[in-house]
Amino acid sequence: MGTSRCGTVAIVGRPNVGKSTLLNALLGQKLAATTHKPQTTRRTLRGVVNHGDAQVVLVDTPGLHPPKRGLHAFMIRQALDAARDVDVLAFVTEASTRGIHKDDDLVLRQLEREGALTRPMVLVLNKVDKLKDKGQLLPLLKTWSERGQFKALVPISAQKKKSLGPLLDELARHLPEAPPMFPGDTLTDASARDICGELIREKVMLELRQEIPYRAAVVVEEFDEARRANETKPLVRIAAVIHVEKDSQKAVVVGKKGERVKAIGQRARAELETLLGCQVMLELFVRVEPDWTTSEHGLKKLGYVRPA
Ligand SMILES: Nc1nc2c(ncn2[C@@H]2O[C@H](COP(=O)(O)OP(=O)(O)OP(=O)(O)O)[C@@H](O)[C@H]2O)c(=O)[nH]1
Ligand SMILES: [Mg+2]
Repeated sequence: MGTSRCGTVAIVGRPNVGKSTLLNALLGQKLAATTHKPQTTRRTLRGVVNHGDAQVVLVDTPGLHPPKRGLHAFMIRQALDAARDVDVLAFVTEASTRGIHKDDDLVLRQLEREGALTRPMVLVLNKVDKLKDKGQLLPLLKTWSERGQFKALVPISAQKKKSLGPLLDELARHLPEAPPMFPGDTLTDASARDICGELIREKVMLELRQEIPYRAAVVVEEFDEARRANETKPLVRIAAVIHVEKDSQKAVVVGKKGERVKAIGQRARAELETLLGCQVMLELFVRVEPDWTTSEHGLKKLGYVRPA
């Protein structure tokens, strides 16, 4: 028997590099919203992976970007608070032939200011599947390793689930010796209700263009599991509200004869049925919450508050 290890790992990096895809891949189940659009993740989400003698508690975080106000400030705080609180950092970036992205340096400076760079840090070079030739990795690995900031550099593909074992080995190695924090079968400490809200929001982001994805929030108002254990026809009934900032945005989300919100609902229902493993009855409503992304009152009302 080896010594058991357990600790927390924050998955950090600039937007859109594949942090949430990585969390889902490591868990072997989709819990986090992922889209091709930057700034998809808005709050931290914990996922638990048991790997050999280690329990790795992963924390997905919003992509770091220059500080702004309102919702952006909340998102950045979520990521920085997580980075400061964990045992190890998994710094995710893209394996690109163009070398180190200037925004990676910006993120590293943000983490440094927060005092988070004292943690062991593993560099995760994601999306290696996009490289035409694996030889292109060598100069990139060299440039990053010259920084001397990282305990290890691990090229992976979160999407193709490549090299996830070696990445977990590397993360687990730097965790403290400790008994597991969660029972062996725990996947997350987030509620099914909150995860459903996030996956509905993912579909809103995918169905809509331009500004609206960034002005929409989803609040699950009813999550009725009374018939989930029903033997013949298990069912969960969910009612959720998509909040936007203006009447004009509401009109777009609803769509002609309600067809846009119907499409969002259909896609979301399929995803939620996979997640919950039963039939889902989903009702969606669209409401206007003026200026919620910039007003303290609005942010609080829609659940974007920092825990005390
Ligand atoms: N080709 C390729 N695409 C990937 C890989 N991992 C993630 N992606 C894609 O990259 C995009 C962004 O993925 P996300 O997981 O949402 O990225 P994120 O870092 O969580 O983004 P934010 O939450 O906005 O910070 C999506 O279109 C993913 O499908 C990968 O290994 N290879
Ligand atoms: Mg994300």
